[in-house]
Amino acid sequence: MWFRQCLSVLVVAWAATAATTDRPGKPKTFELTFTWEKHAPDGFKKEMILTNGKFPGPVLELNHGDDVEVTVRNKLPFNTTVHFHGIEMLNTPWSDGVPGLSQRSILPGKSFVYRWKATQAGSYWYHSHHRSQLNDGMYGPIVIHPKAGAARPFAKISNKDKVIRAMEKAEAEVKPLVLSDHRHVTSERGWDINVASGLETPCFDSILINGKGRVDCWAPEKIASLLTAEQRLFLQLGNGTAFTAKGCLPASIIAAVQARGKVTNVSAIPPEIFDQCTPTNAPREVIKVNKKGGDETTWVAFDLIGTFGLITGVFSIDEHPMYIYAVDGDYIEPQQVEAVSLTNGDRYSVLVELTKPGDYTMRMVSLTMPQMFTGTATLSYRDPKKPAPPTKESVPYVSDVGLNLTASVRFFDQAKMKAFPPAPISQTAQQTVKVAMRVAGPFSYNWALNDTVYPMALDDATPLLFRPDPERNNNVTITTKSGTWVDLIFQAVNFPMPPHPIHKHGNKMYLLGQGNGLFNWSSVAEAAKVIPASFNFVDPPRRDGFSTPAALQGPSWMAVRYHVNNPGAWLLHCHQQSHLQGGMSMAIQDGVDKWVTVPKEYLNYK
Ligand SMILES: *[C@@H]1O[C@H](CO)[C@@H](O)[C@H](O)[C@H]1NC(C)=O
Ligand SMILES: *[C@@H]1O[C@H](CO)[C@@H](O)[C@H](O)[C@H]1NC(C)=O
Ligand SMILES: *[C@@H]1O[C@H](CO)[C@@H](O)[C@H](O)[C@H]1NC(C)=O
Ligand SMILES: *[C@@H]1O[C@H](CO)[C@@H](O)[C@H](O)[C@H]1NC(C)=O
Ligand SMILES: *[C@@H]1O[C@H](CO)[C@@H](O)[C@H](O)[C@H]1NC(C)=O
Ligand SMILES: *[C@@H]1O[C@H](CO)[C@@H](O)[C@H](O)[C@H]1NC(C)=O
Ligand SMILES: *[C@@H]1O[C@H](CO)[C@@H](O)[C@H](O)[C@H]1NC(C)=O
Ligand SMILES: [Cu+2]
Repeated sequence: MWFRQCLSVLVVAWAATAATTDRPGKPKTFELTFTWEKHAPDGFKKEMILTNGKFPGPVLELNHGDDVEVTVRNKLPFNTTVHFHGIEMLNTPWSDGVPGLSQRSILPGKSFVYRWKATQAGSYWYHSHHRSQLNDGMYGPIVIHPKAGAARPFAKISNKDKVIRAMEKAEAEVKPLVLSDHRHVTSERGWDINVASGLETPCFDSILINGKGRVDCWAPEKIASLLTAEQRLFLQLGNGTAFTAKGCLPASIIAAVQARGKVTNVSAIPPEIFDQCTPTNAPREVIKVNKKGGDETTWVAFDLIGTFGLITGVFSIDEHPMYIYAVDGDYIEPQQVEAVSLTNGDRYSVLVELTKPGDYTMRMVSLTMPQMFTGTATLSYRDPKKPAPPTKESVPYVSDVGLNLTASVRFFDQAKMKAFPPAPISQTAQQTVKVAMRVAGPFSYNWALNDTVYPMALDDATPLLFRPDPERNNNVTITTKSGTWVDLIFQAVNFPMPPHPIHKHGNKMYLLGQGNGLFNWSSVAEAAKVIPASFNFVDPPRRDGFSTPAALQGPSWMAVRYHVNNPGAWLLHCHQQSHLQGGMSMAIQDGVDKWVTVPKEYLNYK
């Protein structure tokens, strides 16, 4: 009797679930178990986060339209959450992974099930959204294969059917390249050093490709000879003479320039953070590609993923131009380039033609002002029908600080990026929010949007999604109405200020314009009457993150527009981990008039 009852309940429950999904069939399930272990990606053993025993985490491979279920097991000694970067979480805002906004933290020893639908195709990734835990190595790629019949932009690269088919095949087997910056101190220790010194400490140890790399220590002469104009300017502003042995702007200059007028204590920074460089000799990543024999050309596709916690850098493959065919998961009109710069969270999907068997260096070069360093891997392919080519050094397109080495080197140009097919944009916006960006509070490591440091205590508050509050005015909560278009205008108000890679959860934004000076107007429409050339209302770039322009000697601004078509509580924030932890976030209650009830299992989660 007991058994029968139980069984019938189960059957009813199953039927209810099946009836509410629009595609019958099981979700794709994944388990991600996070552990805190010693690991040496660049040859230096340190404690970091492994995912299913690995770093970086495994690829979540999906098809467009799949229902997805990711069970996270937190075996870490601290709280965590997982965010699926760029995934819109349509109708499942509770699976977005932001503590205090969309869920409660996953405590040590606990599990959490993220359920969502792959409503987009392309390149995405997942990472921790707790403090700066991303810097401890908690990230991995997501590949969502487009539908067979989806329009692809490959006919814009070649009009030969055979070549288009080769490109489609390469896309179906796309290889993620996880590009990251790596630090020997844990994220918690790194933050403690910021607090003790009153400074940001933007100096890392290595650049990794697919979790492999090494610490390279350059000769002082090399470092001195490669200083860029911006780096010289900073040295000059702080009366300094040289970058450190790690290729970093000295902490004393950061104290004199960035933290001018603030409380600092440079001697609270251990020497290994900025000054001491100890080289390692760990193995680098080798990407082996099978090339079909004979004259038939072969193509390979990579999803470049900028999982950086700090740097912006330039990626290139020696002697191999790349066709960039998708950006942040969406197809674009392909651009043929030799180099592309990536910042925190960026994805570029690229096709490379394998025309001359051999070994070629893939370079990830820091472009970030406070540190010069590089990471490399090897792209290796052979023609099985021909003798192995002689080994020789490949010829780089870019220097070790990301500059073109010849006049013919083309960089990806975001301003010229066109959606494929075109993505329509509204010519007007119903709401404008001005967001001032500044260093705020007594310490230079605290950053603010709308002049206000996002309180970290909100991480442990009842998630905003569970208790909408359209009247909330704490200076860091934006509320919008469903169906409207919203303009966000970012203004750098103190300088020198670095670019901020601003990421919005929930949906993609259009970059309307940017420029130097103060944005004195009350709306984009007003500004466009005075400076029309600064705006693109026809076919602006569309992505889930945009970097604000650097404000070196005066203010700068950036205007983005988005459509409120995805109700939920979303974070808007700088993706640099120290800025995120330093308070550079706002909460957005998008389409709060259309919020749906959060399922009980999420509401009651402990
Ligand atoms: C740099 O030196 C000049 C001239 O001695 C001095 O006026 C200025 O305050 C110094 N700047 C810093 C940041 O120490
Ligand atoms: C600066 O840091 C050093 C090293 O941690 C410490 O000994 C010293 O007391 C600190 N000075 C101040 C003024 O806090
Ligand atoms: C780099 O490219 C720029 C713009 O095309 C060009 O003016 C410059 O000469 C190039 N640098 C080198 C070293 O060729
Ligand atoms: C972990 O999360 C819980 C619930 O939000 C919170 O009460 C606790 O303070 C957090 N622990 C840490 C160390 O942040
Ligand atoms: C909001 O900003 C105003 C003006 O900067 C400030 O006076 C106020 O304290 C801020 N409120 C909060 C909750 O931070
Ligand atoms: C931004 O801060 C100002 C106070 O400086 C406040 O009046 C305004 O409401 C804030 N904006 C948001 C969206 O919270
Ligand atoms: C904005 O206003 C300030 C002060 O009112 C003025 O100095 C500046 O020139 C204006 N900037 C622009 C771009 O109009
Ligand atoms: Cu930032």
